[in-house]
Amino acid sequence: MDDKILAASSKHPKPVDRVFQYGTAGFRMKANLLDSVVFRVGLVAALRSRKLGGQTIGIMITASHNPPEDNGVKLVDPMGEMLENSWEAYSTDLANAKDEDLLKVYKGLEEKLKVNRETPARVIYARDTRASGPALVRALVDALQATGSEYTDYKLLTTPQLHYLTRCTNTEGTPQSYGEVSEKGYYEKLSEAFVRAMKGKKTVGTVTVDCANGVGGPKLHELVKYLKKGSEGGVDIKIINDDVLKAESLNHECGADFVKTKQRAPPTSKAGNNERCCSLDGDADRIIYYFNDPEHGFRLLDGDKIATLAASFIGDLVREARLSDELKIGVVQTAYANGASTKYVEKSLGLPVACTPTGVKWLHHAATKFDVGVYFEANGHGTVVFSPQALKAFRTKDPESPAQAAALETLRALADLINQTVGDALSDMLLVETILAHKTWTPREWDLTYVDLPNRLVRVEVKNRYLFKTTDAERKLVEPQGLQEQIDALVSKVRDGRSFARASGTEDAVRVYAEAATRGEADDLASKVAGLCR
Ligand code: 16G
Ligand code: ZN
Repeated sequence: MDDKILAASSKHPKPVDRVFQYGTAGFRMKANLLDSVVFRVGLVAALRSRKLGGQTIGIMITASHNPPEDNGVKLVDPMGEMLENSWEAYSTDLANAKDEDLLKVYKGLEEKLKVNRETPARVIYARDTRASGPALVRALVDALQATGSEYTDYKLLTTPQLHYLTRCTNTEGTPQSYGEVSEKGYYEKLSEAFVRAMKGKKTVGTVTVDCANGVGGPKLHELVKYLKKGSEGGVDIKIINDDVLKAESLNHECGADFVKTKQRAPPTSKAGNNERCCSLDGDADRIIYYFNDPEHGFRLLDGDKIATLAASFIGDLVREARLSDELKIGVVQTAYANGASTKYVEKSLGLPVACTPTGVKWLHHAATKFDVGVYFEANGHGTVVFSPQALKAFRTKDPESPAQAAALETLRALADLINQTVGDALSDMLLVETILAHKTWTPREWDLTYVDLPNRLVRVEVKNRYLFKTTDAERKLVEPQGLQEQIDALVSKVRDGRSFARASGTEDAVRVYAEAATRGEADDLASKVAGLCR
């Protein structure tokens, strides 16, 4: 194996002077810099699989909402979760090893982690639609072959589909089986659960889905073939921005990130007033809704609004199922969640809110501490996770009334409809459609549940962003010294004011967020705090 690794690695030299880091969402950068990184991620996957006794590890090649010339790679653990924290550091070490030291570092990890070379290594992988994908896959395969790993190429998939398949592969034939190990199995599971969750309820009109010209397009076309047409128990989906042949159109003037940051619909959207619209990102793990209000113009229904919608619906079902005493429901947010949404969850829904640092892995982890954990980042990345106790209660609770039986049935359906491994735009969309149909709500009624505080996000270029160290889920700065006190002083002068500064995990910048009772105060606060950071 040593010789094979050496020979293969010579085909994938590391660019000198480059420092790589396994960040919030894996390695991500300009695609032309990634060849050696992807090769070495293949080596890590082999180590990780062997360390876990031959369980299957997933690898996704994508750069999500980033421009077409970027790409990225991340590892998925056996149950479909993000890679365990300590292994991010091992991945970083291996990615940064000089070519001549690579084998030494690899063997060092083998020894340190007590990895047995005789144990089988199993890997599955997929990629999004980027032009750079196939070449990066070849680098990956070189590593998998050199390490004697068994592997399956799932070609094009959304990120959440790869997470789903990783979990299905590892639970196949066990009582915890998560579903059939195939892309078809994914569509069947979702579409069957959707019919059960809808219970003949009606969707109104169409929902326009902007696929960011990414992999979500072809996959949504596929899913639609499995869904019932018409309003009763089905949904009419109008797909836009599904061109995956024009590479440069990916995430260009469309997609969840564009809509969220520009606060407007993609120019290609032809949806009329009050019509439901949503946008996915480039790998379909994020979704946001929006509509045009004839009176107030463009209205965004972001991750916070999806979380509150899901928490209110599932909270009601749990009460109707008479499980409130047994099951703990909670919502997990980050510091970016609008203060009005946090207040709504705590005061109106009467549910606890936990706050974590930015990044799905933190939210997901915190959500598993509840029996029903609803987590969403404001940018639209999220899902709902159910504990084993909750799943058992949904199955075994004896209903004493038809209403209670119906609630239990809907909860069981939701547990299948909602992707338990990671935020999934396609599954989240069907969840939102289900809830709006049950509540017979228009997007306007959903929007009116609470009113967002005006807010502003500013990107601040600084000399060294690593000087900005935070605590309290990124809500307070501990360094540079004295800065937090200055921010506090500014915030205290503003009604309903809140502001924080944190180093970005994906870009070389500091981000400042501010919210306040009025637009003017929010803008002013953001620009003053940004000024302090410069
Ligand atoms: C990554 C995260 C995303 C987070 C973003 C923050 C995952 C899969 N993705 O893209 O959830 O919102 O980073 O970026 O965890 P920032 O650190 O640059 O603000
Ligand atoms: Zn994404």
